[in-house]
Amino acid sequence: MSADALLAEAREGTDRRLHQVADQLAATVAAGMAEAFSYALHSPGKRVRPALVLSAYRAAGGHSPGAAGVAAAVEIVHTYSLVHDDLPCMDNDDLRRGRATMHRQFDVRTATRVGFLLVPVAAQVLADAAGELGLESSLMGTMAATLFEAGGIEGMVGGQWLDLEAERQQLDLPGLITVHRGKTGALIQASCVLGGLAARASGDGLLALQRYGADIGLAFQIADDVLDVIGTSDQLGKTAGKDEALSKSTYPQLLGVEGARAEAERLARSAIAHLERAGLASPSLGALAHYIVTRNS
Ligand code: GRG
Repeated sequence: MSADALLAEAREGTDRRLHQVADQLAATVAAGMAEAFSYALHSPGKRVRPALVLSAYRAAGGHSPGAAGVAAAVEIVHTYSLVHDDLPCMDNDDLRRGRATMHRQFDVRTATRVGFLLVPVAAQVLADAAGELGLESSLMGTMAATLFEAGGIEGMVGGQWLDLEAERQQLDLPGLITVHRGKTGALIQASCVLGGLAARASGDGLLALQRYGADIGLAFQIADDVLDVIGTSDQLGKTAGKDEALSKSTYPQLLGVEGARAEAERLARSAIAHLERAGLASPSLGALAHYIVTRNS
């Protein structure tokens, strides 16, 4: 399957779950909050992380539709991170996924609350998916730890924290890699590991998915740095040129646009080689690795 077809399939399965979640929340929260949840969850992102969960799941031998629930849980954590990333106290942005950011569409109080509330919602969606897949509680615990450690101080929050502290400072390459692996790479890596765990992968197979995820996770943020320089806001659906405006250290700044692209492509090749070495060659994961470093939005 092509990357476009994989993303379209991931969108269909994930969005069905996200819409169910939005409907359930609408029945339990006040009307204004329900509208805000719906805005967050009916949001037109690319669904790269769900596509990785599903492709890793199948590469590891899984074949149940219940994996879409695992993909939805990851996408909900990602959605919370975008809502909070755009807040005035962080990147202070007006545009996300081609629409007004949450706090512009509603207000900062609403965006802050919706973001926080999405975290336990993601935990519930993951637990429901593990139940649907018939996974035993110890495996469900490992999956929860995988997702929320990736979202925590050792991963996304920690990376974002360092990223905010590093504004207007020049990071060297090792420092930048630490930020990128935490802020962006950790959740992408967790997507691959979660797909494997949902299919009961272990040992070399799971390690290969973890290494594949680490390489494409870093490559994803390098490609993001490049697009921030060469893309337009219309094309990206978010404000282009933000890194320079916030004086952030980036790959193009350290290696040039061509050097950054070459490094992202090297990482994509390395990611695929990890799978091949473990006998887990997957055309879908290969197509997604290629897409991640050649995408234009
Ligand atoms: C409390 C310090 C602290 C942090 C809270 C806000 C936050 C947690 C983390 C920010 C993480 C973040 C937004 C990293 C950027 C990752 C990234 C490149 C996002 C864009 O992903 P795409 O291109 O977006 O897949 P779509 O919209 O297609 O889903």
